[in-house]
Amino acid sequence: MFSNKTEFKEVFLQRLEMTCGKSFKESSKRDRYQTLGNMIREYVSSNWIKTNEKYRSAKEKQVYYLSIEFLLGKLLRHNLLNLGVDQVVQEGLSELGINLDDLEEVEADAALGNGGLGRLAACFLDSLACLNLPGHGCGIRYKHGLFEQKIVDGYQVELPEQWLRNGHVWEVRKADLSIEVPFWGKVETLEKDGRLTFRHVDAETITAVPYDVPVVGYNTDTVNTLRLWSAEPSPYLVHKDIMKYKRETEAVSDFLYPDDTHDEGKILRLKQQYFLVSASIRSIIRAYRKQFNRIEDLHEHVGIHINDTHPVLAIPELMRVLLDEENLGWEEAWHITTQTISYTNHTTLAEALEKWPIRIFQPLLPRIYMIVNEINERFCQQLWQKYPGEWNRIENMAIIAHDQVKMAHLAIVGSHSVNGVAEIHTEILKKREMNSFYQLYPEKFNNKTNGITHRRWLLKSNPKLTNLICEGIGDSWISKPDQLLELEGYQDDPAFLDQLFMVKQENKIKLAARIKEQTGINVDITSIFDIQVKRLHAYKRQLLNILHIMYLYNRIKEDSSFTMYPRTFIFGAKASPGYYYAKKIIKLINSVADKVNNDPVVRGQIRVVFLENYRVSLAEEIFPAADVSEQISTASKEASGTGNMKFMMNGALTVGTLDGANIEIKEMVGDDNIFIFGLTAEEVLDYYQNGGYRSFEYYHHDKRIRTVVDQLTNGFFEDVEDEFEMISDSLIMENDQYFVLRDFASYIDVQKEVGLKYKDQNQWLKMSLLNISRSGHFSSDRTIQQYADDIWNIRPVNKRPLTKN
Ligand code: 73E
Repeated sequence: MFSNKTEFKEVFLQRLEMTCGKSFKESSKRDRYQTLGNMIREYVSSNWIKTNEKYRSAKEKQVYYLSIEFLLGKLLRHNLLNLGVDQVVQEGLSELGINLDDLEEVEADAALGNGGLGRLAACFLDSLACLNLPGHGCGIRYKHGLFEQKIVDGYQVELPEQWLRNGHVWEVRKADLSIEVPFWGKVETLEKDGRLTFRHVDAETITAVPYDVPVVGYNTDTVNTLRLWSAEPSPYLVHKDIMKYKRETEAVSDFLYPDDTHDEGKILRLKQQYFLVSASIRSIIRAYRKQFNRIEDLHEHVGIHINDTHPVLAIPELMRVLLDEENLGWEEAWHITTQTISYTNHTTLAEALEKWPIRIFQPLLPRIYMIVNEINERFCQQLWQKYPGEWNRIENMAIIAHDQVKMAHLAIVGSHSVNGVAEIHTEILKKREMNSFYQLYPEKFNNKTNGITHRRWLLKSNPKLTNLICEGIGDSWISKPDQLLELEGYQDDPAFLDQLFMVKQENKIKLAARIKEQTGINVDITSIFDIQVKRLHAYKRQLLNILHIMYLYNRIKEDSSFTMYPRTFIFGAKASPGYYYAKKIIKLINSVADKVNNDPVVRGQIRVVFLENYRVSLAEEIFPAADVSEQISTASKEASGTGNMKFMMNGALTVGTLDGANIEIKEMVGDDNIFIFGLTAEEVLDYYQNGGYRSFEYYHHDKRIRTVVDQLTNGFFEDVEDEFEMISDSLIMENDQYFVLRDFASYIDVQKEVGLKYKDQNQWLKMSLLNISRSGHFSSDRTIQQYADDIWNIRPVNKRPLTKN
């Protein structure tokens, strides 16, 4: 299509006029963005086709990653970089007087996810393609992604997200590959040749239409596929009330559920789950059937991974296809299914464990319910044989109990691999949350510590640091991120450290400009940028952070001789719309920010900023500018965290508890290059089990705590005195379930240490460099290689370097 700048410009101008019907001069930014986007998508087309042909002819095993969320963000710049045409395009455009950054601004984030779980899925897709692994994503094409957040008067307000308003240049609609997904109706049992067969009749079907998005690898011609399903009214269905049917159908792919780690239990959610699963499984089997004769070998050629329990109906759905459509017997179908499916658990929070009441499940999915019931009966029989008389144990492990279907139990029983997302998390699964299943199937349990794609979170988002690294150690770390370790050779090189300092300063200047633009607040770029960005949750303890800021404020006010290294505290967080408590914390952060930023006495020392609408594209501006990374969850609660890795890779130092992947970060960098505080997971779990914590005592005995907690309700930060009563109540009346007050003193101490260490610039830069150099281990390339080797048993197919077309 183009192989140099001149050709690029020629094609671009021609295409612009052809597709927009305007002259170049008349064209808008959007016209230009869309032209470029379409051009690049077409540019990858031939490699996309070739990749699929190669997968077919190689007869290699392929993996499908089923996820209810894919948090992709923007794709233009990402694709340009991966294709290796970023420079040519940038220069070509600039000769036409176009700034590529301006075009990127036009692109909407594809926000088809809430947070870590959805972003992990997106990072995994990138790593699969980059490692030439035959792995594809299957998800839902939500018309509206995660809500847009506005802060009005300090409160969160949600607006519907509109990413499809101007179309999505990266997708290809493939209506001819649509699938009919049945709901409701009933099951007819027939006897055929002495065998019972089942038919789902009187169903209301919904058409699942696939939209394929190419997933482009870095410096390779591999292009995998993300298939997103959209729900449309079926052309085959006669319905009494067609308008109602249309509304209800389209609702299935209308909205992403904005609940992160909280189970909503709504019928629409179950519909979404089965919609995703049924369309995906049947399109996988259809493709398999075109290529192979023997369905009995399915698991040799296909792996299906379920990202948490949301797609767990893949298990009964695959059973249904094998039993009802392929006419296999139960035992054989079960063997194939369990060998095909693998499962990742992402949380041990009780409120996130999916359970569906039978009264909702059975009428909506009658045949699937029958199969789940049969799976349960056979499983319970097996338990009975192994643990005769142990009724309690069997009841606790059953898939169906107390009129509910327990999705995690179904996932464990119906798959050959169960993994946690960080070492401590997997240990907690094995020793506590899923211990009885671990005793039964020790061989299924394994750990796969999360990772992040260094291509988006370093190369794309932090070009200045990328250049510096390349000047220092060349560029082979880009394909082998472990080689970042070579940076350690520069630990004692003052010139290199100076440059590292400059890179951070420049990134801070950019973020400061964004802050000024969005909030009107001037921040001091020589201050420490101390950042907490993630979903708002009680267990993530944004509250601990803001209470500490209140403490610092009080300290400065009461003692004129108190000094500290100036700090800018930056927050970004969305709260689930129905999570009242989380929304109150947002209001508290904004109230404290108002007071602090308008007080001339403290203004020189602390600033507080809340950046609204935290999302992937904003995150890309934030991580490169951070000095301090706040990872302060109640130990044992954060399964892994992935923001912690993004900060580390961009040279920020972690202030954190011994939770999730923080522990592995600490092991990588050593105790001197991280700031750890607070209770350990053991101590927390021990308190939960045996009691013994009384938050009131900490309130009573520590004046620093008493002052800040009292300030929540004495009108200090807000005129309305009961504004923050529920926060105060959670800490005292409800005995502080997340140990905020318990960890408070330890947090103050470690934060003080941070301030002191930062003063020694040289030492700080060394620590920062060491964090960057040891961050290669947290590339999702490492994670995906482990999934490929240990769980999926897949190999790279496509090894040739990129062919320019
Ligand atoms: O610790 C994170 C983890 O890093 C965990 O809370 C998150 O997954 C990340 C990636 O492994 C997570 N999200 C959800 N559960 N765990 C979740 C649950 C329900 C709906 C949406 C997301």
